[in-house]
Amino acid sequence: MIPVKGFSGQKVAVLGLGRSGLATARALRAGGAEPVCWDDNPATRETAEEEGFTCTDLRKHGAFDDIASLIVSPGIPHLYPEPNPVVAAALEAGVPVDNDIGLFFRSFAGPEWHNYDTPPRVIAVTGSNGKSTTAALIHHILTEAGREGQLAGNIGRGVLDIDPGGDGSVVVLELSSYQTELARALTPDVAVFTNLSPDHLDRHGGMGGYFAAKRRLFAEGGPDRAIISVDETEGAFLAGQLAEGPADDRVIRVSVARKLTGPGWQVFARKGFLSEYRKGRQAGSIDLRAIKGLPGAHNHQNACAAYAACRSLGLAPRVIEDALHSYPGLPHRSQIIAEADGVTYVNDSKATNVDSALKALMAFKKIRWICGGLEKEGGISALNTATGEVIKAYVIGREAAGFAMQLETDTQVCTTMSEAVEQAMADARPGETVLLAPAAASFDQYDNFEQRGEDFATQVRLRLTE
Ligand code: UMA
Repeated sequence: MIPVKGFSGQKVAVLGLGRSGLATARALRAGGAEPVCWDDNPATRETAEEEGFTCTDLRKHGAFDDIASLIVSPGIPHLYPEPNPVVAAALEAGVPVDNDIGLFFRSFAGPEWHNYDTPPRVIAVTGSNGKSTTAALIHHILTEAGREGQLAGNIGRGVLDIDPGGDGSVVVLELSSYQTELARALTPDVAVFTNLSPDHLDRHGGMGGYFAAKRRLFAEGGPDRAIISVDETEGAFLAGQLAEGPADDRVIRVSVARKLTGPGWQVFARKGFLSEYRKGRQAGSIDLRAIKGLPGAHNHQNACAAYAACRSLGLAPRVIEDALHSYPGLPHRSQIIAEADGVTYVNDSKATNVDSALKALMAFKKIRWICGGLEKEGGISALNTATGEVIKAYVIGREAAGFAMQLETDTQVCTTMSEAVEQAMADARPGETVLLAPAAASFDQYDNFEQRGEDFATQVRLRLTE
């Protein structure tokens, strides 16, 4: 745990008591502050009270009279689509609003750092897609290279939950726009921007607000290195804003769409080959096609960003290449769960929207595609542009028939995962891939995308062992 500094003897309000909120309350207490907690869910309040935390209704008049700061959980919308009443009350009382990320950056450095040869570093990764994979990949490469590393943030572990940094250690944070938007301190040593596509627009009041939230990671703290994918206009704009000129190598530009040239520092992937250029000279190259755990252009973008982050810490290209080969992948993201009789089974249950399913469809060949679920805004017709490798679609979900009608490829309505796996396995021939990439949310049949992916894996394994 990272005890929170700067609030000893003061009351700090904590709104939301999930993973990040509870870790925050503990870290505040460890730093000598008195957390005053609230969660709209009574059961969650009860859990916090069992740990000895005081819960007070922060919506009540005068609740902020003697409070030094309000810490808000990332999942709680504070401004859009409408202001949260607790946040509004804090602002009305003149109380600063922050989150666990802000507390982390102001509390991470410790007096013991004076005796370290190499002070701990923080790498923060943001972007619409690929940030979990990029963050996990950086962490994996560092670990393989013998560097002490910790992984936290949007990937599932509250940032204040990690251990204090050791000599030469690196903390890798995955940060969502929910987290970067509110943090009052954002000072990573290295900041990474993977890509941008529309997401969470209600919460940020549109695309401009969404980009502005992500941009704070680069604009607020001035990282030593900024690694930025320039394949979207917003990334190119951000890189241009941060760099003094084309030779400024504090910005490392990344692309999977084109060869990058110029006197600065660039990492790009073309036809499956990663290349690094610095000051006009090639500094490294890797054949990404040989790396099983990172299939497809979207994963090549993640690999380029992770490579650049590790190079910025001084790791050698060969060390990074070796580690890429042993990357096991994250569950539910292009995860190979079995290979039998020449058929590969891939779980990409995290493909909860059309954009991420498109990327999965472009990453594999000869696909028997399991898709469907709770359709998102905008429909699924865009998927028809990427079904060139799909032999047949097996549609699941409560509204499977409606979903299937929108697909132009050979389609079978299966409704349940069990039926879809049964049919796809019966049809599959050697050299083919059975791919779960739903292009839809899971909530019509499952609690979350993880449960859906686990069901897929269970159904496959069950039949392979029969
Ligand atoms: N709550 C209220 N009032 C509200 C809404 C929620 O009191 O109006 C309470 C809920 O009852 C609950 C708590 O707030 O007890 C939940 O807070 P939270 O949603 O912030 O969830 P945490 O468990 O704290 O998890 C958060 C991140 N969740 C979100 O951003 C939605 C986790 O990211 C993150 O891993 C974790 O902190 C640790 O840092 C998850 C996520 O879904 C993976 N992220 C989104 C995404 O990837 O799309 C951004």
